[in-house]
Amino acid sequence: MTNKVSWFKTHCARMDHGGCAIQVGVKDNKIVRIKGDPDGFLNRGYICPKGIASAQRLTHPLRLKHPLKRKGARGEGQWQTIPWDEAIAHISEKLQLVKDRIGAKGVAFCQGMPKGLEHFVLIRLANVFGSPNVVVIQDVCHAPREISGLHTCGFYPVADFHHQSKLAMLWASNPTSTNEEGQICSLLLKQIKRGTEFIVIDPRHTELAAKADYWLQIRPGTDHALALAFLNVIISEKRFDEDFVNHWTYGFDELAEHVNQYPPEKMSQVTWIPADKIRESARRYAAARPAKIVWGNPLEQNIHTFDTLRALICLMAICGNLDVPGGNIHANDPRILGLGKFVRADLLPSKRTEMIHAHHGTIPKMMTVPPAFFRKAILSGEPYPVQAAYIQCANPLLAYADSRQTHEAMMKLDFLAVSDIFMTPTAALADIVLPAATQFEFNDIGHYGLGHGYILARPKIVEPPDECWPDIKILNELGKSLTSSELWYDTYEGLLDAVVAPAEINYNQFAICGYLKADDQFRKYEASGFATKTGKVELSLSQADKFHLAPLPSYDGLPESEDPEYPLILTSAKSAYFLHSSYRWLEKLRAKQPRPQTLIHPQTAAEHGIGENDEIIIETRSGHITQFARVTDKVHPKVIYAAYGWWFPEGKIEDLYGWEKSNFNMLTSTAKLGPEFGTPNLKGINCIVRRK
Ligand SMILES: Nc1nc2c(c(=O)[nH]1)N[C@H]1C(S)=C(S)[C@@H](COP(=O)(O)OP(=O)(O)OC[C@H]3O[C@@H](n4cnc5c(=O)[nH]c(N)nc54)[C@H](O)[C@@H]3O)O[C@H]1N2
Ligand SMILES: Nc1nc2c(c(=O)[nH]1)N[C@H]1C(S)=C(S)[C@@H](COP(=O)(O)OP(=O)(O)OC[C@H]3O[C@@H](n4cnc5c(=O)[nH]c(N)nc54)[C@H](O)[C@@H]3O)O[C@H]1N2
Ligand code: SF4
Ligand SMILES: [Mo]
Repeated sequence: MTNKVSWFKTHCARMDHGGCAIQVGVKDNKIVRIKGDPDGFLNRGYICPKGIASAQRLTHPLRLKHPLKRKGARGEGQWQTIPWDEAIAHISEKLQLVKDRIGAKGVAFCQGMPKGLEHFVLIRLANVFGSPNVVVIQDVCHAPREISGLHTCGFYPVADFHHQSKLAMLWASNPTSTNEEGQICSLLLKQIKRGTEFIVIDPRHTELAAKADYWLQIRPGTDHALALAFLNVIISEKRFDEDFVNHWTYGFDELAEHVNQYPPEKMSQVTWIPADKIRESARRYAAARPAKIVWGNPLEQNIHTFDTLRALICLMAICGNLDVPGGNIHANDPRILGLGKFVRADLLPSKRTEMIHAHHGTIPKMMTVPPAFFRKAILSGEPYPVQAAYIQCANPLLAYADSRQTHEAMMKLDFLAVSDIFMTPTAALADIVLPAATQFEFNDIGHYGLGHGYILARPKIVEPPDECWPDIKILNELGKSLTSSELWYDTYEGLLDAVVAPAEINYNQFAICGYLKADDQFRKYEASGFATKTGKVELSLSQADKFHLAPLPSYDGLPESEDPEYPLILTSAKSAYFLHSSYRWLEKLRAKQPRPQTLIHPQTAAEHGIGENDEIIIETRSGHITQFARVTDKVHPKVIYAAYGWWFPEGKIEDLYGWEKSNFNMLTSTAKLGPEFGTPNLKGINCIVRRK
């Protein structure tokens, strides 16, 4: 025991996608202080409230600390503690039973928001076991951006935060709260200070909207209409980059003719944005080079996501902003093990045709099962039954659209194992619950596989409590027990060493250097073309027929057609203080936002007799929930922002912690899905509100 505080460097993680370099003060195996590291190349000293509070996760008295086995009926909340070897043996036996009975594909491996290396170890386990079904919530998070990118220009065009842009267009993105994928807002704010103009396209008057050169208060769910109007203006007024268009695009004439039908005046009626404002901001984007589009997650949360993202990539391309410094770039990977090799894709060559969603005709390159199709397989055996699931880092009862159906599906499974750090409504339905070690408690790698061109070291700083194991270790042990042990490692660190081995270092050396990043290289297409069939940016998709895709992006309506009985439009934004459904049990963060709040315009509140802090009911065709009114003119009178991700860890386990009461996904449905990614409508839903 010593009284001295020792300081360690690492990167913040698992409070969002992670990324900030931080300094961690430790005394007696306990973290006593966390601060931003000025040397961090992603954050330059920045840290957010979640990062500061993150050590509290480790010492929370209610944290899961031992493997648990269900006693009594599913969801009753009765558990017995069991040793790890029994937990591993039991899970292996149950999964093997399903494999013997209906085949390996009857077992699903589920991951929530990618949080660390365990995401890829899970895919590896699925491949080695023989199941093509890795269920990840990518249908509403990143798959649409990444895969639309791959089909259109051969890469995932990420906004370059490391080179100054003349203009940044924040399209459905709120980096001051979300710092998505390590795109930490401090770098963007610095650029703005140095003169980068910026446009914010958001239904809500956010912190950045208040400072923006243009704020376009869009009707939720109509981003495809707006993006097409931008294309219309830029093409009809010949404000595009002619040289780039002539040399590097395919299908420009078709696109030009096609977008004739989307003039700002017409799209203004759909988007509620004045036509002049659309025109002016489109001109600004076209004139300012380089410009980046910081595209956010709501663009992936309605059935038209493919049209929206296709139109945005066309915009980036015709304005000459693809793969240029300060534009939307193709980040180079450092010398590390390729994903395909790490996950042993070679062991399951039939995956593409066998995975559940292949039977629903989703877009090529979509490699994880959309949750709506996963549930359908459990509930109706389409295209074949799924009877067991292993879930890690996820809380599907809150995160998947249509929570009631998720509940039904979980209840129907023959076997469910969940790994988490805390008991959740989903874990409460499991047969086995595993206590995971988390950030600071094990060696981990951040940002692997995210497409931003670097990986971050997250070395172990303190010992995990009691029997908590890192997910990577759990999976490595499960791998040895369930599959051929020679495909796994003596200790989980073998997996980490494998990732960095091509850089001719081991994990410990990597931890000392802190990160690996390739040298910047831009306009790589000049040497090798774009990685598409035509070698160009495919404004019109050359393989559209073959893949059953629309060749050109279109506007064919609202996410839901107007419904006079539900005249208001529902959307949401992520809270700055929580990660999705996580951490409402952390007192420091909960104190910042104790209750689920719904934003409602003063005029609308008055019309409905609703006052500040009143308990209100929000209702859609799919269900209703209660939250508390926050009356504010930051939202449009016709738009309602309900809080998302709410359950009540202070509640009772036998009630599944009040999972239905305020849960946004009680209001969503999977009856209508976008055909490319299986995406449901989470934004732009018809609703009504009333006082409770
Ligand atoms: N209506 C609606 N639905 C949405 C969204 C929306 O905006 N609106 N957003 C969608 C998006 S973008 C995403 S990414 C998903 C997120 O969906 P999820 O990933 O399912 O949600 P989270 O709350 O991030 O994480 C789930 C669990 O991970 C646990 N956890 C944290 N750290 C660890 C760890 O180290 N190990 C283990 N084993 N568990 C850990 C947490 O305790 C938590 O219970 O939700 C999607 N669903
Ligand atoms: N604090 C915190 N940080 C997070 C997360 C979290 O839960 N909490 N989640 C992480 C994850 S997994 C993700 S995917 C990212 C998401 O990161 P972001 O994309 O930045 O997140 P959101 O808050 O969902 O949405 C951004 C903005 O879009 C606006 N918006 C809502 N509906 C619409 C619409 O229909 N059109 C337009 N144009 N705008 C709309 C919202 O008002 C909000 O300001 O954040 C990551 N970081
Ligand atoms: S922005 Fe994200 S990575 Fe940075 S401190 Fe906050 S939670 Fe951690
Ligand atoms: Mo996400």
